Amino acid sequence: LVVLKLGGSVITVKEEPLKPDEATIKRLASEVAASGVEELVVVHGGGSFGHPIADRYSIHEGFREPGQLRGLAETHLAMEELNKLVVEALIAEGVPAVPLPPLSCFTTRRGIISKAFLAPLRALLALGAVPVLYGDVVMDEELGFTILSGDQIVAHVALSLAATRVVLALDVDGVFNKDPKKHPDAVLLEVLRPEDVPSVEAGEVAAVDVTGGMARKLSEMARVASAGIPVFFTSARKPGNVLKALRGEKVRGTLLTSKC
Ligand code: IP8
Repeated sequence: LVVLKLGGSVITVKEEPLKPDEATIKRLASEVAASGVEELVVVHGGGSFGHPIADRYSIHEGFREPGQLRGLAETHLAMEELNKLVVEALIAEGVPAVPLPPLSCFTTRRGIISKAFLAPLRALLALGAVPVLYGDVVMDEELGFTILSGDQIVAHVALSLAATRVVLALDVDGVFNKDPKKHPDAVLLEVLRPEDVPSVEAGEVAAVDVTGGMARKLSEMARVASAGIPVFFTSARKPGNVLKALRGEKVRGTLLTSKC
């Protein structure tokens, strides 16, 4: 089983709310199809569909007043729309992709997954279908509601189903020794151990990133790697990277693993 995360900043145009990057979605769908991976779960991020609306209504901070319910509904709807574009592109390439809305199968407690109903996901996989999940609004046992990141879903699914590996398709080459956006001399870390993750300078969280950016992503993925599941970070901006990473072939990026 391979779990693939398509970063929200790759499949949407970051600066423009609700603008998908349709050419990239189509190309990534064709790379998924060509990879020939038989057991695959796809999870995608929110990008300019999920984050700006969630931020406007402070959905990630939980329920404070009834006016936020409109934001809850709009955030979920926007994510469903993005999910539809991803699923349609995969189906067009011959991948039997099926949407699985996280709002309906996960709950959280203070933002951490507390309950997960994975029976539909397991059944889809058993039949050879490709479940497609995404960062979403979820009901939270203490906060009322919150945002569940695609990264936490990736970690939960990979750990629960004992995935063979995880591939994270990003808008940067991988994990650097310091923030590459601030330091032009930043060096790509080709191999990283989970115990080294706390010392990585992950960079600032973007203004409209409600789920914590690279630092949060790294801590989620460190949990996965610590369980013996290798995690590979690569840039989805470069054609062919995701195809190769899905096949387990060598490509520029960062391998986060406890086996080195
Ligand atoms: O982009 C967040 O998912 P992520 C999704 O994977 C929303 O962190 C709704 C903001």
